[in-house]
Amino acid sequence: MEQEKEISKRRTFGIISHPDAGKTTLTEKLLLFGGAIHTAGAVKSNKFTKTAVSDFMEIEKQRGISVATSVMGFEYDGYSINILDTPGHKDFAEDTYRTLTAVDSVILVIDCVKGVEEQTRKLMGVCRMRNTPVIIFINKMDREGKDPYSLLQEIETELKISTRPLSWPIGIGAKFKGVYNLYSKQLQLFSPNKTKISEDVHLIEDINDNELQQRIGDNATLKLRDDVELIQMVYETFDDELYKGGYLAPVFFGSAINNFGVKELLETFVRIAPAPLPRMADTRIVYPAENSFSGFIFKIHANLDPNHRTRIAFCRVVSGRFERNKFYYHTRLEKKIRFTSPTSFMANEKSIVDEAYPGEVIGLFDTGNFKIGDTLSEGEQLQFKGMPSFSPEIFKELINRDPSKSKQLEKGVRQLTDEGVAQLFLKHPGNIKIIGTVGELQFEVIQFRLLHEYGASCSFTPLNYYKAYWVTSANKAALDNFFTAKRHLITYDKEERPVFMAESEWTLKTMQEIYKDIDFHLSSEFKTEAK
Ligand SMILES: Nc1nc2c(ncn2[C@@H]2O[C@H](COP(=O)(O)OP(=O)(O)OP(=O)(O)O)[C@@H](O)[C@H]2O)c(=O)[nH]1
Ligand SMILES: [Mg+2]
Repeated sequence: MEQEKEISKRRTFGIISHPDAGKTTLTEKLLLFGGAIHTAGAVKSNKFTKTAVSDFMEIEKQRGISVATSVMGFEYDGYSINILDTPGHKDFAEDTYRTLTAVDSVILVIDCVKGVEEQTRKLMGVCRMRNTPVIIFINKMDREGKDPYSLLQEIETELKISTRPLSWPIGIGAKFKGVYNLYSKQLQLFSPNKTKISEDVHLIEDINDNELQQRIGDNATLKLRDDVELIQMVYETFDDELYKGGYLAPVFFGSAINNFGVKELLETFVRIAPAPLPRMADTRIVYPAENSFSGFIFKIHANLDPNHRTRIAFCRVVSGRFERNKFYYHTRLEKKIRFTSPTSFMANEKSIVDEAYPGEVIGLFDTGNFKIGDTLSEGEQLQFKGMPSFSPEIFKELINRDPSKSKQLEKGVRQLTDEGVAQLFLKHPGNIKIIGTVGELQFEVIQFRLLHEYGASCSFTPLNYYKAYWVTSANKAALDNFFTAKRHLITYDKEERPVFMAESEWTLKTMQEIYKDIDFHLSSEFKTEAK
């Protein structure tokens, strides 16, 4: 069947890691191998040119870090691949966690010098919760890193996942000579090349062949033969099912910046990574091969294209076939909407698509209908589950620095907080704007984007709140009483729901004891929580 054929050739995955391990570089190189781009520079220099593919937001170019997930599609060997390059920094982890709901597997990048780092552990924890299949790419082998055996050991103990090397490095750092593909038994010799694909692949049918010595020298040959023998003794043959269940991670070695080991990764990836998987909704499991279209919004981004001030909602297609110009049912708003120009992604370059299949990520122009987590269907009352919600931990008052741009500021703050970059709380009287985030860097992003995308300048004054609690009660009098007594600590979210700003854990405990009829919720999602 057409639908099944389309599904089976799709692969949608996220690239995750601790900051700086090389996700964006690897993404770029995968696109290079996929023929989606023709040359790639080092990420740093590339970030200043128009060819910057993944880190295209102005702030990302300037700082050299990714602050938001970007989505890119390309074709390789008959497969239709969607990569979601996530930001590594913990201050943007909300974006990464949401992205993980939209992928079917991940590639986890580890810097061979640093090994397993803080965010590596956290992200792996999220993958383990969902049994997401993980492939590990050990990057930066051109640098003097840790010994490959100890890296594997570290991964197994720290990330609590079994590993199975599918490629093996010959040397490391200055002595790095290449990788031996344990699967196809091919030897790829290393010649540093940052922009083009190296063709220097040698097929060595038998590892005991003398040709190996000629190519890599006596010492490296002996070491490789020992290593391969040991690996075959220690590790069982690679088990596809264990990988798909999230128990076993195949491991590749390479150097993304030098295009090295990337092809092995890509070739094996398309073969073993899962095709689009079913998703859990509130009422049932939804399967990709079903006839009716369904999908959910996992990300919203305003001003993706600086020339067109538009807002895009990123929709992961779960089932059926999405068609342009057809009316779909927005299950939260209970209304039908149609999309005249849905787009597919090549980073910030978008092209209009007429149809989309499960696994695909499409961009829908949004005029304010969507919130993260919203579901679209062909009429069925569905709500996809598992979208994480976050409670802010850092609060600052937003100060307008240019009164002539108040309108722009107002609009900018609303749009950026709609994206889920941060949360907005309003305090009356005086329309005081309080921004709540989980990380300091988000304030920088907001300030930068307000200025560059809306022309509004602002600054922030730190506030001493501990956490924000949405308050509800069946007892209206008790609620009114509470609001009157705690007036100075009550704010309202964008939907005018009252929120209590607790100054400490102790304040909250005291409030809970005094105001027994009032419920305190750590997230605005308490309605869906209760369902
Ligand atoms: N030596 C060496 N450097 C590399 C390699 N791959 C990437 N880098 C460098 O590592 C730095 C970080 O690379 P990025 O690709 O931006 O890392 P990232 O994981 O996307 O970082 P965030 O998105 O900010 O978390 C850049 O300076 C790259 O040039 C490699 O194979 N070898
Ligand atoms: Mg990056």
